[in-house]
Amino acid sequence: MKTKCGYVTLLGRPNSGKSTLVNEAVGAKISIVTPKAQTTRFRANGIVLRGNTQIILVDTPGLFRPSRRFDRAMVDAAWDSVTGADLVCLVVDALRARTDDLAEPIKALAEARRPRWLILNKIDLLPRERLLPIADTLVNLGGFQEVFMISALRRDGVESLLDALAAAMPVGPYLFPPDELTDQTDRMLAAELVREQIFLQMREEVPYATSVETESYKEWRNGAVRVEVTIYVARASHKRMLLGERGTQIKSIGLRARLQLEAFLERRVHLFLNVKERPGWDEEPARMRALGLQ
Ligand SMILES: Nc1nc2c(ncn2[C@@H]2O[C@H](COP(=O)(O)OP(=O)(O)OP(=O)(O)O)[C@@H](O)[C@H]2O)c(=O)[nH]1
Ligand SMILES: [Mg+2]
Repeated sequence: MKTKCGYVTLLGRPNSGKSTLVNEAVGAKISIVTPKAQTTRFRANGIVLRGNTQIILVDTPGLFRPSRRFDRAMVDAAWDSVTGADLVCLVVDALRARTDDLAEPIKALAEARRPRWLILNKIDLLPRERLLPIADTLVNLGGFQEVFMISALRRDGVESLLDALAAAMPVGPYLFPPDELTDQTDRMLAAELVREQIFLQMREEVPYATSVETESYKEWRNGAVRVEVTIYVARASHKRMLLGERGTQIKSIGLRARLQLEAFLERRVHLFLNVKERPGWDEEPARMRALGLQ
């Protein structure tokens, strides 16, 4: 059988719904999603098999103006995923689409000279008649070859998008085993699920002032998994907030993350969290390397 396979990079502003779309397309949670911007920190592949075609969806960190070294590495990782992509999809939050905000990434994308499509997401949030003018403006600006209007959250339009993506993939052998859903390892996912809870449960700057790494991941003979995760924080005050009174906060983070991880792995998980104060982690090359950002 003749197979087709290609890379589709999803690019966009933070919070536009890239990770939600990848999860819906794959049919499993391979990338964490939160209402906060800058949730995704490194690229991750979501792999979809459709007929004789393997679509490798590349989820990327949102594009924003970086200040810290760590943030710059995130944005660079997103742009790096454009090189080598067979197709790039710009994912736009239709409710918040503003030309002045999107002009810069659209221009940079045009300069990358890859085939590019526009995905207007979150169409459940606004009336249909408002969508067409937005699409028109962005297409004029960016010369997109195709436009899709979807609600990733409600799966509205996702099937037709996947059909079109499959049709656009080049002929070639599968680059991943046919039953694989992601290139993320279980250890990476463990750290990500902890970080997701920090984003969901902590306020203000704390989520942005933390980095999460899996220190050890061991499978026991009885099938259970023992995972040790370290949360790096920049300041003592962040550590206090993360621990909460008598450790209630960190317990709640650990509990929810563990339940998620158990659901994904379909086995019992013993999750241990350590919080380490480490001023300047966001400028440390070692922390970025740990996440594959450098
Ligand atoms: N109403 C609505 N909300 C959506 C839709 N898609 C995503 N969201 C929500 O938008 C928020 C951000 O979604 P993410 O998938 O994390 O967005 P992202 O583009 O990956 O964000 P970053 O990782 O920060 O770049 C979450 O609260 C999602 O539930 C949609 O189609 N409709
Ligand atoms: Mg994301």
